[in-house]
Amino acid sequence: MQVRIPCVQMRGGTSKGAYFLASDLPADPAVRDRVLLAVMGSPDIRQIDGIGGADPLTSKVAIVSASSRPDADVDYLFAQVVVNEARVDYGQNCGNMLAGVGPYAIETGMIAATGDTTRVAIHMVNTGQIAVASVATPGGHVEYDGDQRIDGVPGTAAAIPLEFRDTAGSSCGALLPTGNAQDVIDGIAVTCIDNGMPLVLMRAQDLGRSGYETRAELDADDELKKRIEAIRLKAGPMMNLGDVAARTVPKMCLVSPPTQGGAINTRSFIPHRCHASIGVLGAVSVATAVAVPGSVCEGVAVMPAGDAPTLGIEHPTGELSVQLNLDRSGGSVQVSSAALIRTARWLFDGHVHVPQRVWPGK
Ligand code: NQM
Repeated sequence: MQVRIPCVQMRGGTSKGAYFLASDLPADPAVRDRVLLAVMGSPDIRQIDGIGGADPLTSKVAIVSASSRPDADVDYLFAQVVVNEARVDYGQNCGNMLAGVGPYAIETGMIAATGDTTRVAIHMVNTGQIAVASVATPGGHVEYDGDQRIDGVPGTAAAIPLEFRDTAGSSCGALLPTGNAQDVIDGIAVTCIDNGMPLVLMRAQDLGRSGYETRAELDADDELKKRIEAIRLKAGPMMNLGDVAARTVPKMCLVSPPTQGGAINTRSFIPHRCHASIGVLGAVSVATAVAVPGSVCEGVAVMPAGDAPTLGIEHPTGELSVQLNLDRSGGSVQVSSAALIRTARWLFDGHVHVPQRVWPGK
């Protein structure tokens, strides 16, 4: 016997995953984790017995509920279902899955469409910040079609602008959790930063790489991955994240000079596999590091002028443009908000089935 759980599958930005109403899942977090592992088919490198796509970018879950906060419309809890381990991680946000939350909340009737564009204030439960998504809703219906292209996704779709505020120190307590713009770990200069995603930036050149390698080349580079993981394990406690051996943060990011007119070129590890493009809040954190004087981006990045610059963050399949709003009032540069554009698409709705021995159901 199996239990049927209402489920929607959506592409959110360059990720894809399962969207659930919190009330359709078990209330007990340990039982909920068992259910999510069964849904995705983890642990298994192929996720053959579940709906996960055998990649961290397609083994993701959004759990949505009415907001517990007066300043938000919905609560969004993100769950990263680890592909090859029996583990579900809640220690990070996902700005790509976030792009699907607004359409999901409107489609499921949690919030009403208001005019041609519906602004949805989303409380990102994992770290406690609010993001505002603007969803095209002509005639009161979510419009998925449009002419917005984002790198890493074929074709075009309706734009979903996302705005982030107060994301500095979301997981680490401070934008620069070590107190420094630059530290040295294992002889490598690093910048540890958290503007929505804890990230360790390193110059690719310092690790003997160009930074323009393909995802496949980097995923096959065991020597590099071993060095990066050693740095990550030391960076974790320095970033107030404690022992990160079994966590998906911090992410690791190689930086090198831009080649396509952007601000900087990246290859990010999330944290053990190379990202096909770059995470949304990962890109916000990289853009912020470019703006921080003394970071490892200095001498590598090209910082555009002005108080609201748009930074092209180049990645293996193109670039992601991040707009920063800078506040220079106190004699230093602060990033007061960040904005970028994603798209999303409703792919499937129905029920996902899990064995009753995993959960007997409501
Ligand atoms: O940084 C991958 C993704 C992400 C997270 C990861 C993300 C973000 O591309 O906000 O979107 O870093 O694990 O979906």
